Amino acid sequence: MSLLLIAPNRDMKPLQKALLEEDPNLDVELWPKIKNRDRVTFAVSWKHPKNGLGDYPNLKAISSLGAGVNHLLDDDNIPKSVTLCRIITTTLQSGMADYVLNAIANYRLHTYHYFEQKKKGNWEVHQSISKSDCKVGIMGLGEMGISTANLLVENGYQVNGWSNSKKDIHGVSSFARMDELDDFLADTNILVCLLPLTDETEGILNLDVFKKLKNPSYLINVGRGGHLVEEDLIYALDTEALDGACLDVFEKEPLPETHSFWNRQNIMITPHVASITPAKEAASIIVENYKRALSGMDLINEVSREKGY
Ligand code: NDP
Ligand code: OXD
Repeated sequence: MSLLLIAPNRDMKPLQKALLEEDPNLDVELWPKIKNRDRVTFAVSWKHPKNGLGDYPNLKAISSLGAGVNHLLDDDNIPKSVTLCRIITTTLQSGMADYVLNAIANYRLHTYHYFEQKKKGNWEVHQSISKSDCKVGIMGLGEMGISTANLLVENGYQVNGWSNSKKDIHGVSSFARMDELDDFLADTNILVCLLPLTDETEGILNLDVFKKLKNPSYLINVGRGGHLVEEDLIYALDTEALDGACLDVFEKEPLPETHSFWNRQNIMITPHVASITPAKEAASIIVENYKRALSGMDLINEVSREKGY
């Protein structure tokens, strides 16, 4: 039996090493040089090539290397009998919460303006936005959204959350489903996207949504690039429906050098690094799920094909 690591454009050697430290008896196959397809029973994928996982006759389960699973659910070549799971750790959750807290502070305190002014020796003061004047609205109150909401509440922010089902989270006003989306938006200044990418959520960050936000308004997208309608963001910035945006995820990654986002002062860009699970922590979950899959047990963090996340 073997475990396959398949992630084009990523160095998987640190994870391979961490897996072997976790269990020296593991047989780890590193894509694309696969010795024996028939022995592969478990795979770990990050954006594998199309058809890349359809030809392993004894494959029982696939783990996403991250929290997001749309790259697995979008692949029709993965047999439905294969169980899907993902990796969630407290490090991933707290890293995401820190990123969002930081992005909000940078917006409120005009950090990016001062970076620009420093280049020109320009001593100009901007009125910072007080916490009480900017309500944060988190779309998606799952593993990432809840930890982010908790950290924001601890830091004195007023927080709204929007999800499929109503939540009871200390300090967070909960809104659910489409019929409560407008009320959620009307009471939100800083919109944070922590939704999974599904048929329902694709393109949800659009002009119609931006126009419904309270002023001043700002966007933080840490979900997936497919959530954002890119031309609507540009229009919203040009028409001042939004003050700015902080984006960590993009429709096409790496973001092409020629993309217009690079030249916008009011768009902060990070290269899909909002939060990352360290290899050692990922390895311990992968090995646990590998053993569970071999013995037919339920996996940790199983994905619902029915829900799509
Ligand atoms: P979860 O699956 O744990 O949570 C998803 C949340 O979204 C749930 O609260 C769910 O509602 C809600 N939701 C799903 N569909 C809808 C819908 N149609 N309408 C309203 N609410 C909906 O996801 P995670 O927290 O693990 O991840 C969130 C996102 O963050 C993903 O896109 C993931 O890929 C991304 N991510 C990005 C990282 C980065 O570095 N940029 C790192 C880690 C994750 P309910 O609770 O009611 O089911
Ligand atoms: C993830 C991500 O899904 O890094 O974990 O985006």
